[in-house]
Amino acid sequence: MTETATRALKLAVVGHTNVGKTSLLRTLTRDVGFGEVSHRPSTTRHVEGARLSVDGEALLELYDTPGLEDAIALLDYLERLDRPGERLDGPARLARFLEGSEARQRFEQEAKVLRQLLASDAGLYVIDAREPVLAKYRDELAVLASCGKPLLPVLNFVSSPQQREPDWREALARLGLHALVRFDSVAPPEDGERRLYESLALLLEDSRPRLERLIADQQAQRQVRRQSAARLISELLVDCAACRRSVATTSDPMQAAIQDLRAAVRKREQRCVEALLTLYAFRLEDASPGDLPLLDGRWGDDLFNPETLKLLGVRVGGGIAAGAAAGAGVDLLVGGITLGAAALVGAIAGGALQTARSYGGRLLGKIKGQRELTVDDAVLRLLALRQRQLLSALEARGHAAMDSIKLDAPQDKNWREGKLPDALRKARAHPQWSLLNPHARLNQAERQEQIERLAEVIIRT
Ligand SMILES: Nc1nc2c(ncn2[C@@H]2O[C@H](COP(=O)(O)OP(=O)(O)OP(=O)(O)O)[C@@H](O)[C@H]2O)c(=O)[nH]1
Ligand SMILES: [Mg+2]
Repeated sequence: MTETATRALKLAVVGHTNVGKTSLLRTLTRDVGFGEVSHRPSTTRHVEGARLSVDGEALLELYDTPGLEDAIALLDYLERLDRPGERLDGPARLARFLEGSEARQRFEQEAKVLRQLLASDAGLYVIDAREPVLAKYRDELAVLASCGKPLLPVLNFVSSPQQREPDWREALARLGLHALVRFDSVAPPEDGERRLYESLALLLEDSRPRLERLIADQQAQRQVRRQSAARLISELLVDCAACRRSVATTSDPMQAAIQDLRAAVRKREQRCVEALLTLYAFRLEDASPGDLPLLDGRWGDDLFNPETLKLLGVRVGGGIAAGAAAGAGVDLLVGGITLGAAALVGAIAGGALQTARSYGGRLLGKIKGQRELTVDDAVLRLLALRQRQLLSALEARGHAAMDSIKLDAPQDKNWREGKLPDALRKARAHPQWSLLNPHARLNQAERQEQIERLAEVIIRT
């Protein structure tokens, strides 16, 4: 193998200050903790690198650099470095500059950037596409171009309504830069990374095999992540569908059991949220409890509040409210939970045949003695909606995003109204499938099989 085939491709991320260079690095490395990002200029003061490897082989090294601030003055200074009768080319002139004292004083920050670009195979020139194409940016590009390295302009902030992409395309073409990628580091396009690496492969033919490996690996990882996510959601739903609480008929333990079940479901959902955030390499606070109303007071009574369910468009059915009005189904109304025989009787009185059918046989048999508390269909639908919404948000989110995820009312009809997937109806009959029940047997083959099936449904819809 030649040296170029095994060595990592080195890229310097360069550009004006505050255009999102560090943010681009965060998104490309999927590392929310990389460097320091701030709305103030001159945040990055030193060159900092990150390496992307596949199977232990380093393929790409990305170097964050300080933002350029005073390119007009620097270009003037560079142009005066030629001695009488001399006309240096770009790299020769930069070499003279970097040996001189101004490179350690007035232009210290700029010198760091130019040294890094000279030591790299190419540069990613990050642009704030909302900015007009000012003279300072043209001078900046002239200085950077004198390094003699290929430059790929990256248009950041392209999701902003104020973006001026056509102006930038034209200005860059006039400077001989015809390849360009759009990449918003907060909301990157789904194929953004692939396009970026493909454009680089056009500029750097030698590096094509490495870049293609990187593209293939990222594609594969995306698939694996999505499947793992679907499985996490699937496990949450099966755990909740199979969850049961047996309660004695006196009313006090019944209340306690409702509280207990609620708490268990809420905690279980929180766990799923955290697992998804971790899987997608985001911080736990990236879906803040306020925005994703969660439990332990954090979700308030939201999850089990019929109003919330209605707001989200989850159909609870007229029978439930009617049953409650008949007196016997109060707990059902309050809890969104099917509460054994009392609720069942209430629901039947109110005409909630749907509810009666799901629990009838099992619960009627228990009218004397113990009662069972399970999680209602509507709650399972709500859990599914929320988690799938979170998943879509995570898939579309760049690791440079600073705000936390906001979840709107889900629009999805399938889960709201249609019948529950078979896997969940099966889970109803298998209390041992739920982590939330005592004597859970989570490794049962049938449970695993149903979880896989449900995960497929989650990915498809
Ligand atoms: N909405 C939006 N904000 C962004 C995007 N990229 C960066 N920002 C914000 O722009 C500001 C500057 O981002 P940085 O990544 O620190 O920019 P920088 O180029 O590294 O800045 P210096 O290190 O100071 O030169 C921060 O407030 C970022 O959150 C983007 O694509 N969309
Ligand atoms: Mg920075």
